[in-house]
Amino acid sequence: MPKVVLYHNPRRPLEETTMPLPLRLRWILTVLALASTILWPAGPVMADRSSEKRPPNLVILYADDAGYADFGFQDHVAAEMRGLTPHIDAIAASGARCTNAYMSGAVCSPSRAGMLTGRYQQRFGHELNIPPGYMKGGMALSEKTIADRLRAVGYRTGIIGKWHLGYPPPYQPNRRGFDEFFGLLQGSRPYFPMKKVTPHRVLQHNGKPTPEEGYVTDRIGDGAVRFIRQSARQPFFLFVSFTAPHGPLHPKPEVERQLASIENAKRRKYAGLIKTLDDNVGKIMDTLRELKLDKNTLVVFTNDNGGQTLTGAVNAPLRGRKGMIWEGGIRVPMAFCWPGRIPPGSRIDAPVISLDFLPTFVAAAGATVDPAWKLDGIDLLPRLTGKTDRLPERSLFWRIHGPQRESAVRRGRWKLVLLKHTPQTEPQLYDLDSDISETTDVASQHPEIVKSLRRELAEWESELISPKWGSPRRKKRRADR
Ligand SMILES: [Ca+2]
Repeated sequence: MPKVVLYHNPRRPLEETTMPLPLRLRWILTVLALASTILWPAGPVMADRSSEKRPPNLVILYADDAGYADFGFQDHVAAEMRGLTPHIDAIAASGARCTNAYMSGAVCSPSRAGMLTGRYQQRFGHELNIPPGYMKGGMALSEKTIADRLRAVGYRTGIIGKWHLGYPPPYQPNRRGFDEFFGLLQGSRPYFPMKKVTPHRVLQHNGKPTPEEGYVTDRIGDGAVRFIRQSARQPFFLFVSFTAPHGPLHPKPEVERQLASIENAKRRKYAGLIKTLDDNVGKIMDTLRELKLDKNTLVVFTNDNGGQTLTGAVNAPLRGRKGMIWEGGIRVPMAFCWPGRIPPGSRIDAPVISLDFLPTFVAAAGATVDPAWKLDGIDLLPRLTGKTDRLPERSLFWRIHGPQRESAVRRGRWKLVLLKHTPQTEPQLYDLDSDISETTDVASQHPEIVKSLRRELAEWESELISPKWGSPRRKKRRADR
């Protein structure tokens, strides 16, 4: 009797069966017919009935440098941003919003390296931003990405938008687990067509440059829609990596005119970038609904690092901005939706971090995390779906060994911060439950907590390696690129 592995259903282990000889021929014909529809899809397709049983699609919608107060679903939304982000707010309303959500980095490239690998990026030297045009390397080739992990269990994988994890070919998306790459290798670019475009800033499709035309945020939204339409028959992982609202402040003129009531020009232009970002999130969510994929798709919206207040973002009530170890540098808006699985209107106050995406997505796909991967995050699904009302208590860590030499650890309500640190540096302690703005250092009142957190932080730092690029002198100049 032949043992046959049937279609991989994520909610059950791989099914094995045996079958009598007369059924073999019919089974082989069925497999051939299925294979032909997968290999030669007839253009855009609607999900068929089997979509309800197949593994969920997994989507990350990623903003760039957005402020903590700049989305309608946030507790502390800035007045002028109310009503400006209805599509992003709808993701939060229909699912779960995380009120203590973090990135593992405070600037673009390290943050992406942590999120995509599920490991603290300082473990492999990806501690500082990759300088523009840096050709000696990129995200360590020893590391596997979410795309690698999901492709291994049958997913079609795509990144649409900004990469910023390495320029030489072995470091580019198509060699890091992504079947499809439509976007730019560099960390930012103008939103309108460039007269003289560079290879790292042009929007390329799997290595081929595309014509300079259209508005970049729309092109990224359109690329995401195209990817979804082409993937409707098989489970997919889609990373939509918008450049908005990262500078330059080039909103569409017609959108900026709609926002004329915002008097400050920088803030108005920044709000224009956010508005078009939201329009494109709406386009993507509409496409999922149109193709009847929405109920079988887990979507997370978040932002890659703390808001860049120098280009119009507002992080209130958080202290600091992009590039800093204060909450304003690392704490981000975050919301998940998965209709029928995540209860609408959920709110998760326990700390979560982008390192959790990989184990969460692998679990959603019905696969298992191998301890040999040495991941730093946890599977959030039991909490997201309401099977449990708490997450395991754990510590989260940050380190920026650029010119700042800053480190921090958060456990529960407490955050310990070390600035310019040496073994003699006095740590600062903040109670984030009562002091979200990190205004009052309470280290002297809690010496035991300080001692314990400092020991944990030192142990974690002992596992890290030195930054692979970015000298302290250059870092300051390049941090915002
Ligand atoms: Ca960024």
